[in-house]
Amino acid sequence: MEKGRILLAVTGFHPQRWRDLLSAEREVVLEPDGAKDPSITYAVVWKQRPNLLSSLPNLRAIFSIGAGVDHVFADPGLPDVPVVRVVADNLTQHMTEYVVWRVLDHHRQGMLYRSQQQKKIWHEPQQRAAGDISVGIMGLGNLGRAAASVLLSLGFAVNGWSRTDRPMAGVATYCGEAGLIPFLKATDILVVLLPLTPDTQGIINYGVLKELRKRNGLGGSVLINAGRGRLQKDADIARALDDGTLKEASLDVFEVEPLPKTSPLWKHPKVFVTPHAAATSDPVHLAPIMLRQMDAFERGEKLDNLVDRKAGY
Ligand code: NDP
Ligand code: OXD
Repeated sequence: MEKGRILLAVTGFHPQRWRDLLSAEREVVLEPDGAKDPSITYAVVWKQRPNLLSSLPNLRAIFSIGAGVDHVFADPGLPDVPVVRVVADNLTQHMTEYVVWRVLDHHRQGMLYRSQQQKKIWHEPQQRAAGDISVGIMGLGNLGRAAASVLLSLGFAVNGWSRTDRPMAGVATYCGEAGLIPFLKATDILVVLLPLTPDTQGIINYGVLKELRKRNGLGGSVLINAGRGRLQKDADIARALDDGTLKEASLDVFEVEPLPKTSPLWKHPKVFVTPHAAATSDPVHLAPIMLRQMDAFERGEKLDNLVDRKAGY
């Protein structure tokens, strides 16, 4: 069987870098040249133009450049072909680093020390044991489980919340709507690693933040969101920080990205901002995985890491 051609439709990442690596083994057409092209078999996409993919008459599979696929499903004319997402050690490792970095910084009171240093204050606050702090991971999937296992090894108590029951040794797991409030009430540091779907949009709101465990060893609850910005209500987070519902937050994602210059979150003294950079897809690691998948598919093998279209992730 002839090697299928690839349409690369990438907004925001570096399309040239992806093209150079994918074209080592296959012919790659950069959007907009490929629209309607019958010789195209695969699309490699990030925030593709709506209705572009439905114009490809012989498309057989869509590969998302990221782990999240909300950008793929945002296309109202998405054709009914398999959608493959990223599950790769390199990306998982980056996300684990981000989560552990932010949890440790909040746990070891990094914000307090940075403010003390600015004011030349020599003061040692009380140090708590990791075991006194519970980290609750919303979204106990590929990324959530990897972060959970490192946090466990550091001695934190770890909770996890998922859509279906997902037991994990050493982790107190909760699931579904019924499990949400008990999960929040047992959580000091909330780490959000959910996909954006119709069910999860806006889930990180004031009411949910209010349920987080109070009177904990940290002196307040903490939010870390590295999932998607539209999972959260930016204004509710600002309100929760201002009235003490939240002690601090680390935010990698925002309702609107890039975060508008007018957002109060930029300068909020209790917020640590990163520009959707928790785990960036690196084509050096990911392009060879996609190419291997395409080869296997053409040998008649199944595609890995397929998205469940009904669940939306
Ligand atoms: P997975 O699909 O492996 O895991 C998703 C988890 O969320 C699963 O545990 C799933 O439950 C749970 N979930 C989904 N919907 C619901 C719901 N309605 N209620 C409760 N739990 C739910 O995804 P990954 O771990 O690979 O990635 C997670 C997300 O991280 C991506 O979708 C993406 O948005 C984000 N991401 C962000 C990056 C960044 O740089 N900021 C980089 C990479 C990813 P169940 O186990 O029952 O299916
Ligand atoms: C992803 C991302 O979904 O980078 O992989 O946000």
